Amino acid sequence: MNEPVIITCAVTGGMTVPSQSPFIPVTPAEIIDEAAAAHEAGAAIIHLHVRDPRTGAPSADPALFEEVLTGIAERCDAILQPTTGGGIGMTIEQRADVLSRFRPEMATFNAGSINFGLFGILDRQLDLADWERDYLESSRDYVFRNSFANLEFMCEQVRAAQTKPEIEIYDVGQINNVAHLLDAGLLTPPLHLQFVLGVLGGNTADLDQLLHMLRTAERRLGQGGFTWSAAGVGYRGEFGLATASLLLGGHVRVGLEDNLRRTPTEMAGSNAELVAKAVQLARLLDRPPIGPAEARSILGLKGSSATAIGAGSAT
Ligand code: KMH
Ligand code: ZN
Repeated sequence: MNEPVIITCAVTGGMTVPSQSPFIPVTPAEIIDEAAAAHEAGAAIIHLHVRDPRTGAPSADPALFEEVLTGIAERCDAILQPTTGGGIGMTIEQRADVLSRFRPEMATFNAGSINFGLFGILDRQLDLADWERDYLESSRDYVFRNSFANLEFMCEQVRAAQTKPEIEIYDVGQINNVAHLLDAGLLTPPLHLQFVLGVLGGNTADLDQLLHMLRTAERRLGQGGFTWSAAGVGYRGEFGLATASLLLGGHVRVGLEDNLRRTPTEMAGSNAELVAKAVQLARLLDRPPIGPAEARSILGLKGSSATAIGAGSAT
């Protein structure tokens, strides 16, 4: 088991609020710098959200995506993977907009509806802005909606954009949704799965949960019928699942979107710090991290020149 490993860095996200850490990149320039540094540290894929540069609130603004995607593409040849998950309150059309506008090589594809409870952050005695408090509290009555109609719409959008979906799976039952979409010819194999564990509303970030989801995917989607990665929420989740995934032959996702700590007691000062830790783990476990070119070959991606990033596409 010394297969190369693809490291993804999720640099800012839409689950956290800036008051949780001064190191969460907010403005386009901060996100671009963080992404370039994360790539330099060993991340082949950069998973991207954007935020209102004034407040730090999650945003779906195509102009912000244009600035961030173009800015990173000018700095490195990392595989750019914008979110279609967005943030609380965004419509499915807003979420999918990045696909038709930028025709990215990859984008996330959320495989089912779940509760997405972020309100626990309110118990952490943080000095929150009003919008942050409201945003976190709103998650108490929020369902991250991905109905079958939404999934069919998203399948059509990724197909039309010739984008490889990274299928985000939060709960083992969503694997059946994926099998249904595959059987219906709405998803094209080979699939790339991201087991996202530790969201309040989905499976917990534990080894037995990862194994259960992996074995279920092998049964329902065919052993070897997919590549996969694991993303854990929180410090223990992120590096516990990274270690497990490295041992099980999967790929790894780290970054401030999912975890703000470099150690149990120390905040991560940057995304690059988290990527560097993942690189160390990978090397210790004889899974050499690879760059974007090899990752494209493993994932069957179309290449950055086949995207509409940097083509003034947000006009
Ligand atoms: N923040 C992760 C828990 C997406 O952006 O589409 C979920 C995620 C999915 O990254
Ligand atoms: Zn995300």
